[in-house]
Amino acid sequence: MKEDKAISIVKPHLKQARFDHTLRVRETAAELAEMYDEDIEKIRLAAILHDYAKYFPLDKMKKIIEESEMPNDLLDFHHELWHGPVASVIIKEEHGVTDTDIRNAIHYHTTGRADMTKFETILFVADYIEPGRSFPGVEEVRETAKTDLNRAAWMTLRNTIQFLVGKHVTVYPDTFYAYNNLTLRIN
Ligand code: DGI
Ligand code: FE
Ligand code: FE
Ligand code: FE
Repeated sequence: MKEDKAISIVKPHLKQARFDHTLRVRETAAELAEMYDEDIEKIRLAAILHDYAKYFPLDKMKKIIEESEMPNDLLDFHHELWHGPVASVIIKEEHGVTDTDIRNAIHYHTTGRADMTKFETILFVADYIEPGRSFPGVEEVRETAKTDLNRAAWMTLRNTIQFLVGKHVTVYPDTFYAYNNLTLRIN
């Protein structure tokens, strides 16, 4: 799929601010792909498509999750976690995107998971550090991403887990698995 085509698919589904975020993720992911020797064209496509389902109606997302092969336990967690997995299904079924790297990177872009590939890790980190983000501690992650991609992903997970725990909300198991896995990988 060409980038123009991907943009024409997602743009009608996104608010302007979310579309702008999407384009910044594309640029940040491309920079990381260049640095870490990953497929730039492919990561740009994954970035364009990553938040495609962000504003899908909840009942539509729920139905897609129930009817797919993915774990239904997602439905017991916050609906903010649904849009990645749902987008990974829709881009395949409605737009013929079958590439496993692209689909997995989109599926896991919010939660992360254990043993993320370099491709998945790049999208995960780019989504967190794109220049429009102002999370507490994000600047340290941006700096680290220039030299150590896995450490940057670990910091992203640490910050997100701390944020969620501070809000007294649940944390999806894959987020902990990703954190634990990278804790062992970076030391
Ligand atoms: O869609 P974006 O806003 O670009 O970013 P995202 O897909 O990474 O969404 C992140 C939001 O999801 C973030 O504000 C925290 C929230 N969230 C809720 N529960 C969990 C969670 N994030 C993770 N990693 N794990 C959770 O269990
Ligand atoms: Fe997202
Ligand atoms: Fe994210
Ligand atoms: Fe995003």
